[in-house]
Amino acid sequence: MIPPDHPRYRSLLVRERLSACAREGIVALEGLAAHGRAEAFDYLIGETTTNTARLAARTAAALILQASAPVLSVNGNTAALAARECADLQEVTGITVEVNLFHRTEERLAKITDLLERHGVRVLGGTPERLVPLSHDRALCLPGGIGAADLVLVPLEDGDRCAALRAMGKTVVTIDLNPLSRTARTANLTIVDELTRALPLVSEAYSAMTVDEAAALAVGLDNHYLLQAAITEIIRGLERALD
Ligand code: PTJ
Repeated sequence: MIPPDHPRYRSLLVRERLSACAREGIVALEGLAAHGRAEAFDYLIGETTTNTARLAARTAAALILQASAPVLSVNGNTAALAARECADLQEVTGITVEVNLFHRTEERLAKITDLLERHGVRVLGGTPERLVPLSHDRALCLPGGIGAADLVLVPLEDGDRCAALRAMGKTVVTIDLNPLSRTARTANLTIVDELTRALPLVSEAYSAMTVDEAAALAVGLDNHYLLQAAITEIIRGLERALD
């Protein structure tokens, strides 16, 4: 039982949720390590959404609006942390949701699909094929989902698959607190923010966005600038902490 007056109450609740989901087989054990790394970066950016991340979230909404077949690729951590936010994004944007795992087993796919559906997500079904140019089971995806997508939103992704999706000609948007990660640097667009803060911002921006605004944001997209700005914000935060 975590006392609600604990200064790190929210963070501890999230850890508890992820550990419970790991015990249930929804989150991979490796997902706990990934979360720990993200927590460290969240500390460094002040556990808040920066102006740059807001711009990146609005740009993500713009790219989704412009896409003809956008897909949200959900892994174990994303389902455990943000099933409700995924449902909201799908409700607002109509985005297709596919469960696609790094540590893939049929049992985890079924458990994650069930969790998402209990939160109102319509999860794409079908028979996976080896369409992503990667070895082993990470090549598997649904022909009518990621296989046919022109844009894939892949939060908390690994760099290899991000690069493989780009090699397939897809626009890749990611959410990653680590602006130095290979995924962050390989994606077309990176939102350097915590997943549960970022997804609602994308939904909110999408509902208020006009076609003209979307076009302007898409033309202005410069991921190198967004990553540099995120790193600068981390450095400024550290300097303030030393004052
Ligand atoms: O469920 P599976 O089998 O698909 O596996 C999922 C994990 C996350 C284990 C797998 O994709 C993996 O190993 O990912 P990486 O290579 O550790 O990359 C995950 C990235 O997401 C890291 O750069 C983390 O900093 C970042 N990250 C983790 N949690 C969050 C996050 N970024 C934003 N918000 C978070 N909550």
